[in-house]
Amino acid sequence: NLVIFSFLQEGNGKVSRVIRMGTRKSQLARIQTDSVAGRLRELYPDVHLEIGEDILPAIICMNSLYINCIVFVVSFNQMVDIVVHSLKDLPTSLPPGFTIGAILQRENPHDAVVLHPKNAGLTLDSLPERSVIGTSSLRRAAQLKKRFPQLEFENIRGNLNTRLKKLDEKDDYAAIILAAAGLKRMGWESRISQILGPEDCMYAVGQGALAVEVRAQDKDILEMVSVLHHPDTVLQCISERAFLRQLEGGCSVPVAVHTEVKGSMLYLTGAVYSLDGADCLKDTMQTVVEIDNKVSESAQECVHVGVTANSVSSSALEAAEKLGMDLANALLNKGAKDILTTARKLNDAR
Ligand code: DPM
Repeated sequence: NLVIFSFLQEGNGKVSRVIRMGTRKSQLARIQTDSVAGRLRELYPDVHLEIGEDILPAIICMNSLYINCIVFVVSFNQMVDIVVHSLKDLPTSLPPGFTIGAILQRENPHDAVVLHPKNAGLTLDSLPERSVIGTSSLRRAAQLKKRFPQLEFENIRGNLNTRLKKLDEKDDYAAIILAAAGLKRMGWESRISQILGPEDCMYAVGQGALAVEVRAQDKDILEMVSVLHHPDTVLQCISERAFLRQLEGGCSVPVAVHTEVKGSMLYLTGAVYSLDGADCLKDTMQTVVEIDNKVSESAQECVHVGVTANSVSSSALEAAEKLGMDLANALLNKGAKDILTTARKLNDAR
């Protein structure tokens, strides 16, 4: 477990650590990394923050739909200290040695409809029958097939730029479904024609939140990024991730959630679906998340579904994690395993 630190000597002789952030060539990854870098530079004007672009992809999700880059090795054996991800692309257990050191305030977590320009003014309800909607998300397709049986759903691949181009420049899709958060970060909010509420389509675990990944042993960096934690978002996302982990769902199963914090209550709704949405198990549970200012002392006990949140009340974190597990167990008792196993098999066979 080799860790290389770089230091910089300033004119006044002061030596300070150089902190390296890694990103990928995608525009969304760059925007997300820059926004976190901006926050860190504001908070720590004295640190030397560098951003490098060529991280090696480490984890490639089962269906190779999303590439999550978690390796901290960049070319020439340099190391990066911080990587920013969309939380929803991070597995519920990270490779050993890594942790999520911050979860930032969630953007709008819902999915959005982006229409082909020729359909301006329409909605999923008013589009002509048999209109083709583009999405590669099993979660979105399952829920929307059930809710809008008059529409058809087809895969659409590629990054956000590619997808919008495919939508606008061809006649293959009447509309596509994308996360509102990604569209907003890209500056494409004006393309959102409809936000899908939980009655139409619940969101993915962690959707809309940014996660800052760091080395679990790197105390300095952990402390530095921990001020970025948004406590309510942390509690919501820990309950969602615990739900997904307990279901043994990965990034490619039809699992959806909805969470809310109201006062000291945390509400979690979770559901699993068959591929066509016909079978669905869904339930809501809640817990008290007391902010008791008791923060965890040992580093070990304060990791929850991959997240280190020393600055958040440990009893609240534990309650959030338990809520996710309890809800998953309730659905497992009603047969969620069968629904997910069948969905996975059918999807793999396609
Ligand atoms: C994951 C899914 C998708 C992404 C599956 C899902 C959508 C894939 C698709 C796990 N990751 O949501 O059910 O539509 O074919 C992704 C996006 C963002 C992060 C883009 C999007 C930006 C939003 C965010 C892809 N990952 O979902 O439109 O930060 O949450």
